[in-house]
Amino acid sequence: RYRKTIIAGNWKMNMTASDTKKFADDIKAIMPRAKWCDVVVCVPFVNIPAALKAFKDLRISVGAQNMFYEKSGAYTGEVSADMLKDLGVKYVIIGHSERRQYFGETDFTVNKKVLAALEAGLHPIICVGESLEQRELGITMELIALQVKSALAGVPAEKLRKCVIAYEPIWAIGTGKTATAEQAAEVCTSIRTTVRHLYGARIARSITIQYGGSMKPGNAAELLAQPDIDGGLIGGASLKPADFVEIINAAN
Ligand code: 3PY
Repeated sequence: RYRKTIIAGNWKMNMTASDTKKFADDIKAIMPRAKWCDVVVCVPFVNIPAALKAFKDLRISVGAQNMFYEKSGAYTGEVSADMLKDLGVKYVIIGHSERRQYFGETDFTVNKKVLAALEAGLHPIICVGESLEQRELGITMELIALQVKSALAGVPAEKLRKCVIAYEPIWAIGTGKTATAEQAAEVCTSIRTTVRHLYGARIARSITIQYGGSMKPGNAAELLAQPDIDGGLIGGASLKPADFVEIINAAN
């Protein structure tokens, strides 16, 4: 392996600070010891301090689910990359399809957020993915290449190693539908090809590409066995310690 396997939970708008502490208490006893993958949990902003405290001795890094690209100023309700970094946050999800769908994020804002996250020293987990209509039109590969290229516009080669790309087909998010391992692998391979065209073979080999979209204990091993799938961004199954650990074990 040239690259890190990263299993990241995306809690979305779930779990209170008290739930976060309970999750940490519950996962403590079953968290695997010798693991080959990095484990991250991306929690709601307000739970970040609780998560940092609760996960400290568990080898679980804390991530955020979003951020704004400006450094500071009159942006009521927003959180900057520096604020996250200063707390001790390591990762930040950028451009999840729910943000694109409900909060007006575009390839353009995703790019600005990626650049701001890197500038602050955070590791962006950049989400890309096609809708069912786009898949049926046969434009998945072109669309994903466009999303990857726009997200990475202006990112210098030496910063690319800090980026994670997550392929999340929109039709597999929260629907219980999962892409087949072949479908997921095909797109993840094409993402690596896009990165190779932009940055060369050595960097393309070293970037972590995750699959996301209803990854769960029942399908994780097969998805993670694909050569270009280096981890997962896990929705619902990351809320349950036993399920999350089963997925971590599948990656080990
Ligand atoms: C899902 O698994 O539904 C996700 O969106 C993970 O980010």
